[in-house]
Amino acid sequence: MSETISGGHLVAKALKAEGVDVIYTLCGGHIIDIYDGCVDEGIEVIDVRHEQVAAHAADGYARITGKPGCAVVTAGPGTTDAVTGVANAFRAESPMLLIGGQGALSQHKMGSLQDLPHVDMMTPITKFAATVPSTERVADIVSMAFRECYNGAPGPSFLEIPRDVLDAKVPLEKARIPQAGQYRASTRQLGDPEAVEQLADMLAHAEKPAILLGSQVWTCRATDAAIDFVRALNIPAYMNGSGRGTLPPGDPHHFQLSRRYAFTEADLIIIVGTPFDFRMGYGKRLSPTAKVVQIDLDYRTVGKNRDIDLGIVGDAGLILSAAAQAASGRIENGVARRKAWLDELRAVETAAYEKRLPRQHSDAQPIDPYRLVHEINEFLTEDTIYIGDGGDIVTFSGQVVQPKSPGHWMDPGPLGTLGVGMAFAMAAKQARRDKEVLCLFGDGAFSLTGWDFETMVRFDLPFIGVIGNNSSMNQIRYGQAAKYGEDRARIGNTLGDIRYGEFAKLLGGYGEEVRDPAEIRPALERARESGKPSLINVWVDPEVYAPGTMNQTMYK
Ligand SMILES: Cc1ncc(C[n+]2csc(CCOP(=O)(O)OP(=O)(O)O)c2C)c(N)n1
Ligand SMILES: [Mg+2]
Repeated sequence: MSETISGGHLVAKALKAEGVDVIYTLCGGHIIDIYDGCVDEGIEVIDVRHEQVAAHAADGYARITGKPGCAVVTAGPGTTDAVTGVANAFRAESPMLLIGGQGALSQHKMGSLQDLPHVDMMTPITKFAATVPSTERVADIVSMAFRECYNGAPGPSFLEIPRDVLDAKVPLEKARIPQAGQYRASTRQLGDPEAVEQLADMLAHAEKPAILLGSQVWTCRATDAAIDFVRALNIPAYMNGSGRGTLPPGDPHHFQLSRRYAFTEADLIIIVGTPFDFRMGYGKRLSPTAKVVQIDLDYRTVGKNRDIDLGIVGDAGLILSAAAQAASGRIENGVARRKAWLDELRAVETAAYEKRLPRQHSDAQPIDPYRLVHEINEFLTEDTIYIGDGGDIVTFSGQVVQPKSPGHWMDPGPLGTLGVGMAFAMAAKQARRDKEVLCLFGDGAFSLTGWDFETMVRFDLPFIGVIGNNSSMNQIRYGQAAKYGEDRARIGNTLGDIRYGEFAKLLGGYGEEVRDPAEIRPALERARESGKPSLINVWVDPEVYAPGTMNQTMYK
């Protein structure tokens, strides 16, 4: 008799071929054969408390490792619970595969347990969504889903595997099992060479250029190319999303607080790997007279919402390197001439920083959120991966916290999903045990997925959790107060005064309550030394809002 193999074991083989070494999951009878396959292939199974966390963790794993992440959830509610994580990965351009269970094909549309039209639900928020129709095709279709994740800008794929397809055994020789490194090609593209030449020409003529290094700089692992580019051409660099940390704070080309000024005064603005979405004011906040160049992995993003002078579709690193090389020799003493422009921006930057500094040093009680994020920023090392998960408190941190290394900043991305923090911390620590992980939560955000603190304890994944606790969903409360008046401002946004430090202890972690600003730093140190998953619950002033919240910038 020939050797046989089941669908779940074929899933595990396909994951192994892709280099995936962990799946995030919450169990269900429809999917257990995948676990059995993972045991054989040496793939770790991390079981979480909510499928949203499994999907966010797969997204986070992809961001940290550069490999696709994988979450496995059961049919019906398991899959619907994971929708938010897939949606977040979709907007954040994060390559992950969600595998959902499904009722047996033999019971198709008969009303089987947990049956839902998963593929229809997932199609608009994935790059590829399909049912696996036969056991022989399981590994083949998993490899297909991975290929699709890398079509243009990356993103998620979804597969549902009916229970009888997953459990059935087929002769090994009948199954198509793609081999590692042999079923998909690199999708890195150089961009149109003529457009790169044009960019070089624009760079040669620009007097006041500025560049924005967006998330795709990290996605493309283009850090070195971006650094070489800004140094060779002497261009001030701003960073957003996962692009933060491309240059370390203190670098002469690292700018942050003068962005609006720079984009108003510049004569050439190069936008790399970030769309003209709400975070960019849909492109409206760029000088109307500046030449605008947009580089992106996705042709659909280039020129969307705002006209551009030049668009280049392709890999950020390859394009920046090619443009720098093409421009070298053409600029002559132009690079030195830009010194005045950099000095001008540095003066704006320094003034903005100094204006805010007293707030960052505030001794006020309740604690000024600026003080909390300042303490966190001072506490971060080159090896700390920083994660933000919350509303107003995270808006404060976006202004003040500067990751010290590339790939060390994680935020949900343009979906703005609360609840990513615990999952990102899980994936980051699991994939990079050598790194320290610090996550700043709003108390509202924390409560969405906070039970997975227990998973961090169970899998011994130490991290430093900080809660900016204002007993409110403050970012929303501000808008309500402004629109409906103070007497109606507390509807639907008020949380209890929860001692989350105690919650951490209850679940086997380290916890503290902090009400005195002078105690923030020592508490962070103790959390670091504890070697445990921790929660430092910092009671911040609920009456203080971030400027971005007060301007309601996100809705403009
Ligand atoms: C899953 C999800 N639900 C709701 C929202 C809307 N929302 C944005 S900010 C915010 C308040 C968050 O409160 P918290 O995390 O405590 O941060 P704070 O604003 O109080 O600092 C809410 C509910 C969202 N972005 N994501
Ligand atoms: Mg809050």
